Amino acid sequence: MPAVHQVSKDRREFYRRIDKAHVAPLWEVLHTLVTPEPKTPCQPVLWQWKTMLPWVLESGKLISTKEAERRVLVLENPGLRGLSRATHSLYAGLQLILPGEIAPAHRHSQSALRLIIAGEDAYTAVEGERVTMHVGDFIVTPSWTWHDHGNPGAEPVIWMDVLDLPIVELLDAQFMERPGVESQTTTRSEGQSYARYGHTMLPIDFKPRSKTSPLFWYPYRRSRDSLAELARSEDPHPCHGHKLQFVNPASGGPAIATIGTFVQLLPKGFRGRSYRSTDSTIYCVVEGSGRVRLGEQTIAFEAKDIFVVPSWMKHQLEADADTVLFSASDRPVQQALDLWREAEG
Ligand code: 1HN
Repeated sequence: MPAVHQVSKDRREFYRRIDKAHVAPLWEVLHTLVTPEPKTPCQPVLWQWKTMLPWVLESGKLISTKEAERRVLVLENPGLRGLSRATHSLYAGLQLILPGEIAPAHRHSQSALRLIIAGEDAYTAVEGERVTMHVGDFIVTPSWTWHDHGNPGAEPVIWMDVLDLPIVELLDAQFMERPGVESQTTTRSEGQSYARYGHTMLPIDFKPRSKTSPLFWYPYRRSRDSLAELARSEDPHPCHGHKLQFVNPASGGPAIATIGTFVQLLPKGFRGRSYRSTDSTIYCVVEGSGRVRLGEQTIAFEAKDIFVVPSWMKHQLEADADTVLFSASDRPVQQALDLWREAEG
């Protein structure tokens, strides 16, 4: 048996030789590649509205939507700085559109959602149809659909964007196009998608264009009413309170093929039991206040704050007032690949 130092010298020399040909020994990295449990770089983080709002408004003085294309402050996870990621698989940002501004049309392979946080009367147009957005509304922009935004109203409008950028980047499947005109011509009057797909019915000749929902506006008043009715009629789930998932009404699948979207009501005084799942999740507090306990760490949140719970981290949700949380994660991707796990306790 050669001496230990001789073995390590021989190995190092071997690694040097094979390295020149772009070859490496697995046994040096196996245990970091295959771990007993998820080992995410994503960290718990809170972006408080009271901190973000002045910065978002300041960005409105520094650059126009025309110059920026999209005037957004990116929410970067502290464990993933410089990568434009809120979690390892999802991008999130706060977008501002001032009265009179237009964010020009474009389309890309990435799917997007908007969750309206502040201000009334801005619109988004998807494939020639506008929808006027209200606080709490959830808007879907499917992959490869033309979309632009505008604010004909009198106040600044701010929303959270979530996109599947890191997922599309992982797969190197991204395309992007600009039409060369500022905003798309409106080809349908407002409310067409909602009339066809928003009432548990479908047009008689409906043929799906994609896996993503043909309904692109999920108004908050409807989801809020549903949550209120659940709260009147059933006990809350011990971990989630009253929780619903947004679906594509034509398939029953997720509203967006790559991004799971949820809304939950935590009744006043709710003290959730411990829960974890493999989908790192971005939460936006639509109403109320409370906290999420993650082991030693406690994140106290208020209305309009955004926070992240990383993959497989045990956490408990608590509410001081009736609290509504919107959330987004990569759950549909994990489920499609038979990877998703959850555990209570
Ligand atoms: C995008 O298209 C929008 O359309 C917002 O509002 C944020 C971030 C990265 C790439 C594309 C939008 C985006 C984006």
